[in-house]
Amino acid sequence: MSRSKIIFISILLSGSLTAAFAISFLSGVSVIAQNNNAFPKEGEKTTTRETIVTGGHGNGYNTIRTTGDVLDSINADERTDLTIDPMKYLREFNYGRVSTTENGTTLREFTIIAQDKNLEVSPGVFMDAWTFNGTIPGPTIRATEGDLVKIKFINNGSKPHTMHFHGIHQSHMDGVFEIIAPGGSFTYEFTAEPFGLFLYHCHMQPLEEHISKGLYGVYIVDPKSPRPPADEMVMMMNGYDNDFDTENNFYTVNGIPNYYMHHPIQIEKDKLIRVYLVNILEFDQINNFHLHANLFQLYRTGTSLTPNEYTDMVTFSQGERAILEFSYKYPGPYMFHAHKTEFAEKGWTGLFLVKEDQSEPDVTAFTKGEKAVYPPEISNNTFTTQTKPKDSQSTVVSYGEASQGGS
Ligand SMILES: [Cu+2]
Repeated sequence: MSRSKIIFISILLSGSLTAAFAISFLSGVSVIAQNNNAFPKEGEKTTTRETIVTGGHGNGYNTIRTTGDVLDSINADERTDLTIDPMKYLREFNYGRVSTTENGTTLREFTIIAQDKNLEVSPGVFMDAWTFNGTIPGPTIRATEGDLVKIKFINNGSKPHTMHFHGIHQSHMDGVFEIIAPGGSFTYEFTAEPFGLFLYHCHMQPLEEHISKGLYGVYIVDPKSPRPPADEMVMMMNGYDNDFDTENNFYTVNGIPNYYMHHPIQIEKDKLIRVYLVNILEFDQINNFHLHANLFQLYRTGTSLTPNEYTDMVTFSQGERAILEFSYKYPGPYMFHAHKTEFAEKGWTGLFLVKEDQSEPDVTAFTKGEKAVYPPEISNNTFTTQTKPKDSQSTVVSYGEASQGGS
């Protein structure tokens, strides 16, 4: 790189760092002002409409205010119009529009559209999100090592955005310096390398705002000789800061707090399960994953076919990820959750339901027992499951009393 180029990039970097610092300082001031407004003196009656300040971008952006309380998402079972659908997301891999180039390389083309969207991130709790393709997390993009990947990125949002992919590629495909303004578009093009588990996210500043509002997704590069067949799934660990105090109110895996507690992930006994686990959680220093009654092989960053560790929990900082492989020896429901208990209790908890074999009926939802509270470890209520009704009559399968005891 020439000296003038280095100087230019240094100026660019120091300029943006100064800007980021100034913005974060200013937004800090705004938040303090907002808090003063939100808590009037005793006896004082407030009739003025509150101005909600979102991050560093000032006001004028409609926001539904919440108490910040963590709600029981048990009523989610009635919902049919979820725009965040953790069950669909779980096993949905997008391979793009596939063709072959003149030199025989596989070309995979994707279209990703950034858009503002008011999303129900937990039942009754709405958030003005910034999304890739209308949901959180964005679609899982999957290719094989050596493929040519083209991503047509269209910014239909109200803010400038980019797509920054992890992996090996050229500087101008890194989604950092080429800012895509509202209404603009850009085509990212790179070879999928190396094989492993990656992520993509917007890289506009302030980063913590562009990430915490939902602009991220998983990017998988398969090795040329594929991994052994398995029941594969993606788990993206995230959180939501609904009251803009730069602390998360909800923690989730795949977008909705406690979703898999009410919609357990159905797996089969003795079948190899492969989880692509990514942490994008903003504001908190760490996040983690703990698997109950089992251990898993851990492949950090998925860049090797030899596991690094055989364990029952793993801790990540933001952006870290790993592939987990395991199978269950015994049927029944098993929890998985953050072993940071605060996160677990604010929504980052789920269930695997291990079935004897495929002939066992699918479970669509766990029903509330008489004194039911979740999770079963705490509530000790009878663990009942309802089968997907083939006709109006649904079968109830009972797993008996859930055992006491924690993680
Ligand atoms: Cu952005």
